[in-house]
Amino acid sequence: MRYYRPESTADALRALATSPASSRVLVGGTDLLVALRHRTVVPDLVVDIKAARDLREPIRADDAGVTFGPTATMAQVATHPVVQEWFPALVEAALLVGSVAIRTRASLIANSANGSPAADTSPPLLGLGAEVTIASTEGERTVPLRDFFLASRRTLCEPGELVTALRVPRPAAGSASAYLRMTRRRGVDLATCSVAAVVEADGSVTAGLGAVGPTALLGGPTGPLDLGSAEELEHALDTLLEHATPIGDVRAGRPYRAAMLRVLAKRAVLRAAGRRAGADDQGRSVQ
Ligand SMILES: Cc1cc2nc3c(=O)[nH]c(=O)nc-3n(C[C@@H](O)[C@@H](O)[C@H](O)COP(=O)(O)OP(=O)(O)OC[C@H]3O[C@@H](n4cnc5c(N)ncnc54)[C@H](O)[C@@H]3O)c2cc1C
Repeated sequence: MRYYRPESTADALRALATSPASSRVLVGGTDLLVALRHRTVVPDLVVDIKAARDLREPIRADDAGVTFGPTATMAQVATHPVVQEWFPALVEAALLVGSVAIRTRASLIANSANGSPAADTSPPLLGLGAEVTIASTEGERTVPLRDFFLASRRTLCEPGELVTALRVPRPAAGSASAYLRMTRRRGVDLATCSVAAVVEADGSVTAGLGAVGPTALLGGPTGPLDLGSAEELEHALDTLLEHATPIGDVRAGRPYRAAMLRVLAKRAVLRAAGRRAGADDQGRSVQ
């Protein structure tokens, strides 16, 4: 296996193009090194992009949104002031990934690019309307993240391509988000199911769902709602969860996962709605 550490994205793309079917991008290595060790992936070439000069600014915020580069780590995401202000659900998800040590290495883009349906940051990114830019020596394309996930461990990013940016638009005024996940135990564990709820000013809700289908999924939008009405909230949950197909596995049986998904979705929607109304997470007014 060859290892190459290019000094620019262009060099990385040229290297990936030399053996597209058998090359892998390396950032933090928290997924890739495990796969290499287990020999579930046996590439001819590993391209480590951490030293690329043009990737030295991992997170860039402007009036219209935030652009994350391929080297942005979970720790950088969770501590960025604009991300904290605009995307609380993404901060909550990033802070749940692994441990402090993992979060200083694990990159945001690779969490989605790895294609796990249980990746913690995919649900908030879906709910918040993220787009990814995929590049190769042939050029680049930008697609909504909701079209990026094809199947478990399969995305639109083909061998030889590189996700060069992930862009999240600034949330609309009066909207709010929240992320919750369920695990078998506290500490380092993957989600049994997870929900990121995004509530707009008119009460309409979108939800990113994790670990309840072959890919992370987008549910909604529901259309305007009175979330103070128990009946409307239950109806919203039906809409948000209609495409979820929870399975039974080592983490939970199918009926339990389906039941917990609904509980989690309700809590996430109410937490986001509370934030929108200026309440803290215990429902107390903070205005
Ligand atoms: C102990 C431990 C605990 C963990 N806990 C959690 C958890 O709680 N929640 C969770 O969601 N995840 C968890 N993870 C997984 C999480 O760390 C990874 O998904 C991480 O975000 C991937 O980032 P990375 O930089 O390490 O990727 P890498 O391992 O470097 O790459 C992962 C894959 O993505 C590809 N890739 C990377 N970057 C790009 C790019 N820019 N373009 C195209 N392809 C790319 C690589 O080729 C590789 O196939 C855990 C991992 C470990 C080891």
